[in-house]
Amino acid sequence: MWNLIFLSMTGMTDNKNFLERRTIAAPATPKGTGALAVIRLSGPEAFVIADKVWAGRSLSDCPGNTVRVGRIVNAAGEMIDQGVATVFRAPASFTGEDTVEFSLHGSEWIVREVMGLLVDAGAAPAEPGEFSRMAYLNGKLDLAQAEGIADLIASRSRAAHRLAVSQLRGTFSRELNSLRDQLVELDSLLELELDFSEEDVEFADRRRLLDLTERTLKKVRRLADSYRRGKAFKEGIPVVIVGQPNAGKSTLLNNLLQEDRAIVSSIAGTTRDVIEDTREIEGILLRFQDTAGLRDTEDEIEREGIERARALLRKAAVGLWIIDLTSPLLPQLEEVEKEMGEMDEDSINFLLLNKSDLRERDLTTEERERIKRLMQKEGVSEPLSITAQSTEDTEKVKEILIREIKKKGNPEEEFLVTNLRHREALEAGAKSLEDVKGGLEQGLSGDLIAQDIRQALHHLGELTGAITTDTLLASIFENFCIGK
Ligand SMILES: Nc1nc2c(ncn2[C@@H]2O[C@H](COP(=O)(O)OP(=O)(O)OP(=O)(O)O)[C@@H](O)[C@H]2O)c(=O)[nH]1
Ligand SMILES: [Mg+2]
Repeated sequence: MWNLIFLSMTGMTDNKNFLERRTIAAPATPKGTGALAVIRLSGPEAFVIADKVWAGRSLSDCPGNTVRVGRIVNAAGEMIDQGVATVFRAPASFTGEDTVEFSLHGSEWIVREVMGLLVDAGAAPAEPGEFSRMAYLNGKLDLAQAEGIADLIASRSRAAHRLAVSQLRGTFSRELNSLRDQLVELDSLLELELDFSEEDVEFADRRRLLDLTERTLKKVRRLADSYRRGKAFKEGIPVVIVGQPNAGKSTLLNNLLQEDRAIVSSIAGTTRDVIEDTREIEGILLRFQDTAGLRDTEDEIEREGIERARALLRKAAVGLWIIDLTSPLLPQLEEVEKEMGEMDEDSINFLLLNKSDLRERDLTTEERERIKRLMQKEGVSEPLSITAQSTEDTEKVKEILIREIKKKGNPEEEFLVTNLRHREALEAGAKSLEDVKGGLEQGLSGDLIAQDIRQALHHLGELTGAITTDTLLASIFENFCIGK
């Protein structure tokens, strides 16, 4: 226990040195021309530096959360731009340090010039993520929350946005910290036993410890396992369109995207490369992928296309299987059954019986039996007869797609992990918790169990930043953009 506290305390001291308490500046808006551009300046010298380039009422005397209108001037006293400065006083700012945000006209030249003036006045150009790192080191955010901000900026759909917001609000950190606190308590009881080792006492109730370990393990596993779905919600859920050549895959893709994206022709084997695009539907980002029709072929390029289609299928969350009703069904269904076996067991699959407008007969008993057999697999829904060219039918496809995806996990209702670093720490934490559990079941001595608990605490601590190293911090923040 004391070891652990000592470790994390020295960790924190190192981090403070790492920060060096410098004053940094960076543009916070994207490069290019716009109505406005924002430059952020933060650190102990922020007001002194700001006043050197500012012609107007002194910013050093300005109360926090105040806006001032003025001019930016160069050393020769020439006006560079007219703008607004927003003043935040430590600790009531994003970084926890004194901060000035200049809103200027959105010219690349002005931004470059003003940045140059600020640097001449003593500011250092910020590194990627340095403002967030400052905020973290000043205790304004924990690590998972800082990462939530990066996700918020990158969010491209309502679902991704919601996951980022709940991370930013600390939902994830709170859940983990409460488990961590309980483990810490039990660990300290185990440590106490070691001090009384001669007397053979047990302060830590083994049953309570096992119970807590199991509960924590379950939660940690659930979070780790949610990564695949979380990542899919964040980056777009991969929906692969597959079927035999000429089945109407590209027709469906174009209709789903409402854009003439893929070449459609009556020649079998038209599509070879994977054609991909995303659309947000009901707040969920879907990544539609049109692929080469599956068949045996001598054509080398087509064969490569088919290989790529199969590779995508293995990673897909959703398979849209296009069955061509105008050609024999049994071989197509056989192919579906074979390929589906290679997919992730969590995948969702839809049978779309296409070209229903050209179809004259009903399904035969054998065909129906075959379909039923496919549907016995988990995640295969009732076949839908469609005409891929019809907008009405495509809307129906979207509707069932979203409905089934939401059944599998809805970011509006549960927290999903979206960050690979989190998953790795959770997996490592789960492994240590398995060891704790095994140790308790085998009746191992308190000191051995305590060691595994400390390992588990270490990994869970890495998630929120209760335990950090400089390397970990650097690797997290370098992925942020400059100015964040
Ligand atoms: N009547 C009718 N024709 C369709 C339907 N869907 C597709 N087609 C036609 O079928 C032909 C093949 O369509 P594509 O969308 O190119 O088929 P594909 O599956 O992408 O074919 P490949 O790229 O060769 O694998 C085209 O002539 C389409 O116009 C449909 O529902 N009804
Ligand atoms: Mg095609």
